[in-house]
Amino acid sequence: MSAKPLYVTEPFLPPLEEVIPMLEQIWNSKFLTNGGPMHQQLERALCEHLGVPYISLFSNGTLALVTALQALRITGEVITTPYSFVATAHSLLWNGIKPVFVDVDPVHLNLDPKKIEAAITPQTTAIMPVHCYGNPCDVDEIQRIADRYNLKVIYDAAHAFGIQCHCGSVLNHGDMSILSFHATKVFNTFEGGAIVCQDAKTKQRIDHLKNFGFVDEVTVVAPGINGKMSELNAAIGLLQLKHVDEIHRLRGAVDARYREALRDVPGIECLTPGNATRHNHSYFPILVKPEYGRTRDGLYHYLKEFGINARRYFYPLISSFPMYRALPSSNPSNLPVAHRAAEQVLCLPIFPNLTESDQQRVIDAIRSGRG
Ligand code: T4K
Repeated sequence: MSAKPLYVTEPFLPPLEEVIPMLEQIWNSKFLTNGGPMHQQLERALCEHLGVPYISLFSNGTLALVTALQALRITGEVITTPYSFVATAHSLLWNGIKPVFVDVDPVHLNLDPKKIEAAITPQTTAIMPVHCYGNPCDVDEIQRIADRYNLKVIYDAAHAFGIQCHCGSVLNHGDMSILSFHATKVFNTFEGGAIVCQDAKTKQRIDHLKNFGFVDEVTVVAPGINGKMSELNAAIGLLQLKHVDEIHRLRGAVDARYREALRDVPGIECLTPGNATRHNHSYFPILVKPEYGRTRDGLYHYLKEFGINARRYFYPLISSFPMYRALPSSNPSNLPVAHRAAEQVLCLPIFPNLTESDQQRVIDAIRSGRG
């Protein structure tokens, strides 16, 4: 089939005529990195846009996760979800921390608060949930548990840019929230990420840690890493920000069309939107149930025949990868809901410039694929 390939996402790019003047500013300033003017401007602009008090930019979300754990001096065991991108758990291993996987809830596929307490041991120091697909976790219940056991909460909010919940930005829950600005994300700086925190002293510690631990020219206070965002990436971020409301609107329209068009397809269930008061429509996950007559993998391969590259986010489960498989909490009997989701979920193409006719190709292929 020679149809134009369609990917799960296509990055939004600001118009080139907006990029050139930004490049000229960088060329003129000769500040390319290390907290230059674009970097500072983007931190301020993001605090305002997202409604958060402090943000530290990073070169990617993974280094932000690794650094957040260091900034909070997390050790021992951390309770987390197996249903995520592998970077979530990798950030724990990079810090010598043991991940303890807890199953997800069947509706939004986020860490199930009802199952957290049973996994707490004397070694547990923190909980690291993920707002999967941008659907907010049960932040209040997670905080209650954390308070009861004196645990830190670090949200992997890689999918949660711009998400608002009952009390404002979802990024203000927990001790820290981590964002990813990777090319495939709702808001991208090509590569990039950030930590949101709640006080100036913590931000200062994070900023030291992302710059080798330097406090000044001659003082190093910690074995920090190089996690800095360059001026080029920050400039792209500033330009994206001008378009982000339009991006949300266009994604929302794609989301609504899928929901309407797939409503009556037996065995296809669109994941229920979470209780956000503002969504970002970063992913469009469907569950392929037995009534569809073709398995999720069957549909995944069938769509490929039409040039449609849907993605099985998140399959395989993190707990199935070799470096996690032997952990007691990785036993599939401990994670039945996550295992079922990993077998049933397919993320369909969703991005601002997805045309109605290309989206119709996806819908028609799903309809025609019924076994
Ligand atoms: N925590 C969570 C919960 C995450 O989801 C992620 C990242 C992280 C932490 C870590 O944050 P970062 O360190 O990445 O900032 C992608 C992304 O690489 C990754 O950022 C993302 N999550 C994950 C869910 O998806 P892949 O391996 O699926 O990406 P890839 O290269 O296959 O791209 C998907 C499709 O997007 C391609 O088929 C085509 C299109 N694409 C991709 C790129 C890179 C483009 O059109 N242009 C591009 O430049 O991981």
